[in-house]
Amino acid sequence: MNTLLTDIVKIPVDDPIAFTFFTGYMAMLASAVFFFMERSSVEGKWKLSLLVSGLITGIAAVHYYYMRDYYLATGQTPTALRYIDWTLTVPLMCVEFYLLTKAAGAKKSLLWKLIAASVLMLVTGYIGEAFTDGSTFHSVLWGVISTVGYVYILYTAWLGEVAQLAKNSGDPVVVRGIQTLAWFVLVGWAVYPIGYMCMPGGWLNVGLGWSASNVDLFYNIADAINKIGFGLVVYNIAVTSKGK
Ligand SMILES: *C/C=C(C)/C=C/C=C(C)/C=C/C1=C(C)CCCC1(C)C
Repeated sequence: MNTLLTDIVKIPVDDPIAFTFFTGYMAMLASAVFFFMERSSVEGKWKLSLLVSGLITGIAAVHYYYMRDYYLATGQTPTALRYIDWTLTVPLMCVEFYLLTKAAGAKKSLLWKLIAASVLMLVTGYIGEAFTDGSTFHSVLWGVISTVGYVYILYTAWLGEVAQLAKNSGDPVVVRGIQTLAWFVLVGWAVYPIGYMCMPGGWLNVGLGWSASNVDLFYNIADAINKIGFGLVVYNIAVTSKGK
């Protein structure tokens, strides 16, 4: 995109959204480098998990690079790029749950169920955002359907298969790690629907008058916390677990 260098340098200091696009990009890139490099220093059975952490933050870094430019050039929310990023990275986060519980007997079907729930969550969320007519009906309808997918993942992590498998693993590091990831899904992921509800027609937009420009602010902060945080939890499991 043909943005003047002076614009790129100028905008972040007086625009908090641009600021989070810049820091988000840099943080994702640095994290990807970190996870890829550290992959060689962890035990063999954790290497794949670290590779996936590197892919999640690496894919996000590339999308932030483009989203940042898109935002600077147009002042608009880069909805399509955002959802392409999530469609790749959220299933990879499901892969992390699967890899961490595989030794305890996780089956492929668990992975597919989690991926199906994330696809439901993201496709309906995209319809809610990209095809909005500004009405509360549209926003709430697709937001509620999307939340079904979210709640399914939340349930699986806290009480369902993932939680059960973690318990069965007999490895206290894995138990605690999965517990921390479950907290990320409960608290960190809950920031996304808050951003969504700032859209025109959304409950926070209509009810509290929150501006639609807050959408990107919430999404950018949530992405940094969740993608990098998830990766660090996985990294911590890899370096502290003494299991076979
Ligand atoms: C790295 C990206 C992540 C972890 C993205 C997560 C996205 C969500 C949990 C989105 C959830 C949504 C709802 C639960 C309802 C409204 C629409 C969404 C898609 C924002």
